[in-house]
Amino acid sequence: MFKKILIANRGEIAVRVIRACGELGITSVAVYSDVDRAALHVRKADEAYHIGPAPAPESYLKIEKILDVAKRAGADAIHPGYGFLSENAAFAQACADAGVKFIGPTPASMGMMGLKTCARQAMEKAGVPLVPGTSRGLASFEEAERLAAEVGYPLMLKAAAGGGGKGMRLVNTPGELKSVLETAQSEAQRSFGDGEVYIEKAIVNPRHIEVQVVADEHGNTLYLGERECSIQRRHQKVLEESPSPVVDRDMRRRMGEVAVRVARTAGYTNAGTVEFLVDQDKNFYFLEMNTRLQVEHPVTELITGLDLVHLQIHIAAGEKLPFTQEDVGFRGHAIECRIYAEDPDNNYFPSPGRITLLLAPSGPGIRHDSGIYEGWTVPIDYDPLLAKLIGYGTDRPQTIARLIRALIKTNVSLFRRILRDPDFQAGKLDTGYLDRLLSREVKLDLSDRDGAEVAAIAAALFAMLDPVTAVPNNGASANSARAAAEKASNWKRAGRLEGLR
Ligand code: MV4
Repeated sequence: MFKKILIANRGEIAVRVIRACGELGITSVAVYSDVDRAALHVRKADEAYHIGPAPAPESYLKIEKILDVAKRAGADAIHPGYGFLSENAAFAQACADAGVKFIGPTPASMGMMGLKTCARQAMEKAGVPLVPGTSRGLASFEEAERLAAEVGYPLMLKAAAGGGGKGMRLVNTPGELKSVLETAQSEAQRSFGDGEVYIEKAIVNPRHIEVQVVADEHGNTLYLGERECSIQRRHQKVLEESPSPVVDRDMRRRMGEVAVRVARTAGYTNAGTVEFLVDQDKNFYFLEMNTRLQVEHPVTELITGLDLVHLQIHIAAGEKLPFTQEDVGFRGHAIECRIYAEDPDNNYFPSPGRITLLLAPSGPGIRHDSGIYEGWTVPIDYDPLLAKLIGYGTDRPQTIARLIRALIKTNVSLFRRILRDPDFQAGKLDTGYLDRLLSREVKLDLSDRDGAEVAAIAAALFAMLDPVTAVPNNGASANSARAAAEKASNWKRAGRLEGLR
């Protein structure tokens, strides 16, 4: 077993891996940028090394710097977390060259999955169900026109080097094909340095369901059930759950067996995720494979009772999986809510800054994976994910009730809205779900008497609660408005507020 693991990441996932190291008696090594000197992962690790300025390309993405720390600290392995270098085949290769074990798949499997056309060709040969389409880049407009007619409209143009929704374009009619193809190709060239684009038939209102797999280095590959990930905003997942409300025991086995076939075809080792699109008739199609531990892995841990990070470390150390497919059971229901430093009531504007008050949710069936603490200042330089609130229960209604209870103490209005929504509770969801929910805005009609009255009451309350910003200052400076507001006695204000109850 490894003695020392370097965690090439930050935030909640670095904390998650550091905890696993502690549980396994392994020394953990954190790395941090200028703005992360006081971050939670640095506090929790056994050792910590500075790796550069805030911008990720100068710190968390700098391969030589991270390998230099690994050497100086004497780490025998590196856990990449998710994001940053986690799916970078060159980094995995550089680790191998430096004699440090990369906790993840081989550079070859990562490379195959990184190129979508390459993955489609291999999976097609292996008999994996794919969304109908082409598995080669389009050579010319004439070829595209001919293949598009075969596949049928509406269709998707996807960048071979893309993924996760990047470099994807919908084409509704043959008339649009030429211009959308040109845009897609030049965009792919600009974003990925590779202009290759291929065609897939567009699945209307699909669900996004993924299957967790684990594979050891001795040829054992198992599936650990699915995660329903349809609730997304701009290709960013917001809430995930396991099991999926539409997957029954038979479908789970069929999807699991296909996922295992995908992993075997790629020569895959360690933990990975096979993504599927599921159409309205519950047909499922392989989409892509994520060659990393995913943000939403806790929902799988909660329903299988397995610790995926422990498994990753044991597998990377060359051990055999200590159980078989028949030993894997699925029990209960788990839902994850991602807590982002962004304001859902203000167009999801990023909202970094100092955390002045933190009420950590707890109680039965609640798991809170967090990368923050009270008093810390959230930097603006990275992904806004602060923490994950994961609920667990015997069934879906109990899990929903526990999350509503845990979220009431905080202020995360979006999840309250999703969890209370009758469609969500009935499991009626697809990838258009969140946009529809959000467009159903509760609007105040000022032309009706009740609406006007509610608006007047709200304005009065607002002025009472925050006189500095609410009172128009008629051209006076912000400072004099503040001074005027502060002159009023706090006792008087408190008394009036009590009167408003
Ligand atoms: C599609 C699709 C419809 N048809 N492919 C978006 C993320 C990337 N992994 C694949 N995506 C899609 N691919 C075909 N052939 C619709 C989407 C899609 C989507 C998928 C999952 C979750 C949310 C989504 C939102 C918009 C589009």
